[in-house]
Amino acid sequence: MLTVFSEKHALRDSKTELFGGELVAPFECPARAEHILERVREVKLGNIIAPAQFAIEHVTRIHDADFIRFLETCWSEWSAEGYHGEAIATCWPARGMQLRIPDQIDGKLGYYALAAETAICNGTWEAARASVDVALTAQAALRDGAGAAFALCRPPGHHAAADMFGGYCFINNAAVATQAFIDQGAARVALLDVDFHHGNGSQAIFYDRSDVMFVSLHGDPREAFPHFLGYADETGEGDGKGFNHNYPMGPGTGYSTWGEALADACRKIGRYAPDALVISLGVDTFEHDPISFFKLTSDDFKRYGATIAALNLPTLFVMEGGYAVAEIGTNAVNVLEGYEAG
Ligand code: Q9C
Ligand code: ZN
Repeated sequence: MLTVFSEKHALRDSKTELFGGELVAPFECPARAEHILERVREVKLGNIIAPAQFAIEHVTRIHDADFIRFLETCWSEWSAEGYHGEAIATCWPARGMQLRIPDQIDGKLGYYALAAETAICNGTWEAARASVDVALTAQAALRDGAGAAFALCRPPGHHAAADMFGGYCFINNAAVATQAFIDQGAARVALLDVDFHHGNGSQAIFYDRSDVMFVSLHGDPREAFPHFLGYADETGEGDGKGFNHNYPMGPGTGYSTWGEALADACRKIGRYAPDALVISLGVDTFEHDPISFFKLTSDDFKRYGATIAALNLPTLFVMEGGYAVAEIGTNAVNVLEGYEAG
């Protein structure tokens, strides 16, 4: 299987994450991508290529132009304020307030942020831009006939909505790649999100559409980030009614329960008969993940790779979360090896 990887991921090297009332070293760190790349090499998964550069219009098919401009200029506007730390949102348009975009950077940050843990630093935009190029390059390989490809994206994307960043995400790489399939003539694309966290951004982007089915397995929002989306009764709206499926699961969920949810999700995807399958591949479902509560073992990742392969669809894997850094390479690549063996 082809892997697409950009060294520019390392430009996203934030020093702070607001966690438990402290500013800590971010869980979403450059070493994650390096470990995955190392494992791709170790098992000789296949060729590794750098991304091509795609026009921003591919991104603005999904994201609002003003949001993209904000990501691009955030760091310089923040620095110009004379602040010493990284750019963190501290004030939101909460219930009863105006949804107007302010001029000053603290206001813009609050408008576009869905959470405060994700600090914007110098280089964040360049890395996010390279990350979506990685996804689009891997997608182009499928367009040109590859059966599967791995977009080793960093930073991740599935929490990013049309005009929101947060949850370590800026540009929704999987959503942009999904839209690329549609723009190339696909009638239907399934987006299966197996990251521990609900893919709120992906769900919101495709919620009113029937040409993209979004299916997510994740920690119950009653217990887990992003806390305010991902319930089982969110099934789509308008044309999208019946094309959104959530599988929220509680603390301690292991493979017997999780694997059953995956099997059910795959039956739904099979009946939908999409032209392509995009996997938002987070491995924070791992038993030793530091910020999540599922109990999948490293072997379970191999097993479910084979379940995905049984769908027999052109499949684009897009890297999302996973914070057990020492094991992230084994876990992510196990899915890909399980897929290739399956
Ligand atoms: N107590 C991704 O996996 N904070 N994002 C969680 C836990 C945010 C995860 C706090 C987690 C974001 C792509
Ligand atoms: Zn996650």
